[in-house]
Formats: sequence, structure tokens, C-alpha cells
Amino acid sequence: MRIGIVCYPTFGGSGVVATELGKGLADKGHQIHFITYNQPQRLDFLNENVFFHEVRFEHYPLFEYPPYETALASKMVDVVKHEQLDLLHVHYAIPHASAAYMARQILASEGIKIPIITTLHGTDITLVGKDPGFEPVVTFSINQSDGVTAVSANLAAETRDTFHISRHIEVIPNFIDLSRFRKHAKEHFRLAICPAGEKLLVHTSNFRKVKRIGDVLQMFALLRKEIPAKLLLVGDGPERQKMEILSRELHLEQDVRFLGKLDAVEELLSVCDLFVMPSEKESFGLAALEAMACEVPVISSNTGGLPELVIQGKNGFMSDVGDVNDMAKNALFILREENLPAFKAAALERAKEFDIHRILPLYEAFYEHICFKS
Ligand code: GMT
Repeated sequence: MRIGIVCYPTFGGSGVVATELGKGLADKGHQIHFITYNQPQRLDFLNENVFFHEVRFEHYPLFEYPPYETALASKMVDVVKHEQLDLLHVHYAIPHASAAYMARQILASEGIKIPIITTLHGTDITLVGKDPGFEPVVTFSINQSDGVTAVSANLAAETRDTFHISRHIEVIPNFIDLSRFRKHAKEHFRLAICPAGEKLLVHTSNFRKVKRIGDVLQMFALLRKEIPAKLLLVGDGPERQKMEILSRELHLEQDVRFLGKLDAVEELLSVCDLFVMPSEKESFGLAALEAMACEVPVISSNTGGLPELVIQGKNGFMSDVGDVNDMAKNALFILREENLPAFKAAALERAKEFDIHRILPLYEAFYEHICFKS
């Protein structure tokens, strides 16, 4: 098939999923056309089936808010026409689903049919989408998409509830490339950070409020009173500076390192003992799946789609949002010498259930179903 993929090209989970999906489909012989404003972060390879179309437009002094959606819809029209696409698959509803609707209407007026699939990733529904400033357009464009998928059953249910939508939403979970996310032998790095054999905890995110990084630090402060441990914080975003200050206030600066954005996060995860994700909301928790694939168990909140990934007491533990005491207690349990190996093994076993080779066929089947129906 010839498929147009529209996504955010940044480090965010939705962009990562869209890019990895495109790569996987290209490997299976589909022709993939990425349409976005920058080269997607993980599109750093050569493949004869992958094309990148940059959304560009001239800035004009009148535009206090650049009309990205108009430029994106125009680019979609252009690519669908000239590359003879069979399908447009947009990731993250805002503003991709409404831009796709506009493109489909323009193409229809010229006698060209193009089905649209929208994949919902989380904050496009749970945080931004339900804002009254966006809600009518989000509801309309979800209803108008030819097919809609969500990355967890919880997100599908929340979408139906929030937007009073009764249409079918196909649940296709996120996935992982186990040839990249696996245990890498980087013990020298671990030795440098934990010279006295301390336990190593890690959190990766875009440092937004929804991630509750303060809870990571609070829980680590409790844990460190009991055992020697170090914490790595990977990523960057609006909360970073506040968290650096909090880490000093909690007297953790000797044991906490802020590493900023990292490309080869799998190499770092490989040497860690425990991943911490205490988010307020998490539609799926791709970062936790990446950790599991590197044999790292997870301490998380029991929110959103996380219960569809974490198995209580097996590959990790979930606690109520904000319950840092329970998180610290569970972390201590997992990190005990007699428990850690079983949790690590269970983390990998769970990750294997989300192997890209299992999930890609679900997308292909859904594409075929929607194209046949349209
Ligand atoms: O977590 C974020 O803030 C980024 C966001 C995104 O759209 O890039 O992530 C969402 O999509 C990911 C990929 O499907 C999911 O794994 C994350 O759980 C989800 N984030 C939230 O729901 C907060």
C-alpha cells in the first residue's frame, strides 16, 4: 500500500510510534510518505520505501499564529495526488485529524477518494482535546475519520465518554522493536555511576507536569533512606528547572543526575534496575515498555492505560497517583536481591507481548478493512 503518515516529528511518544510504525511497514514493502514539519527524530536511516515531505510555508507579518493546519492540509492534498496514496494515517488528533478532513474534502471535490485513519495517543484526548477551545473540532474530526484507533482500551473508553462518541474505536496497543530495545552490555557506564554497587533507578519523559517528576524525587528520597541508590532523570521540558531545585531541597544532588535528552536511551536503560513512572495520566506508557524490553521492571501509578501494561507484583507495581510511600515500599521490595531477577525476567516477557512483529499486522488488517469499506 501507499500510506501517508502525519505526526509530530519530536521526541514525544506519538511521533516515536508513528515513525517506528512507518519504518516497520516500509520493511514489509509498503511505500511510506511521512508528512510533517521536520524530519522525524527517529527517521535517521535509508530505506527505498520511505519518503519525507516537509510542510513549509512563508511567514507573513500578519500571522501572529502561523496557519500550520492550512499548510498541512494543502501538503496532504499535494502528496495524496502526486504519490497516489491509498490511505492517510494521522497520529495525534490535534490538529492532524481536522487537517486530514479538510484535505479529504478538497480531494473529493476533484473526484479523488482517500480514507483517513486517526490514531489517538492520549493527551490529544485526556488533556488538550477536552479543552473547550478545541473540543468541537476534535469531536467532529474523530467522528469524520474513516477509522479511529486508540493505543489502549482505557483511552478508547475515555474518548467515548469525554466526547460522547458512540463510534467504533479499534484498540491497537503500542509496540516495541526488540532488536533495538534489549539489554546492551554497558557495565562500565553503570560502574561509573554506581561505584559502590548502589541500585540504579531511572525516569525518562518530556518533563511535563503530567509526569509528576516531583513524585519520582520524593519516592527516591524515601528509598535512599533505606538503601544506597542513584537516580537518572532523562529528558527535558518545562518542569526541569523546578525539579533540579527540588532535588537540592531534598538534599539529593549527590545521588541524582539530570542527563537531558538522549538518543541511545536503550543503552542507559540496560544498566538500570528500576523504571519510575508516577504520571497523573498515561494513555499507554511507551517509555515504561521501552524499559521493560531492556529488562527493567516498573514502578508506576495505576492510571490510564498503565494497568494494561504493568502486571501487579510481576513485572512491577502500581500505586495510586501521588502515593509516594507505597511506591517507595514497592521499589524496596523489587530491589531486594532475592526478588530483582524474577522482576527483570517478567519485564522482558511482558515486553515480548508488544513486539512490533505482533502489532504491525493489526495495523495492516485495519488499513485493509478501512480501505475496503471506504
Ligand atoms: O507523554 C507525553 O506527554 C507525550 C505523548 C505524545 O503524544 O507524544 O504521549 C502519549 O502518547 C504515547 C504514545 O502513544 C503514550 O505512550 C503516552 O502514554 C501518552 N502520554 C499521555 O497519555 C500523558
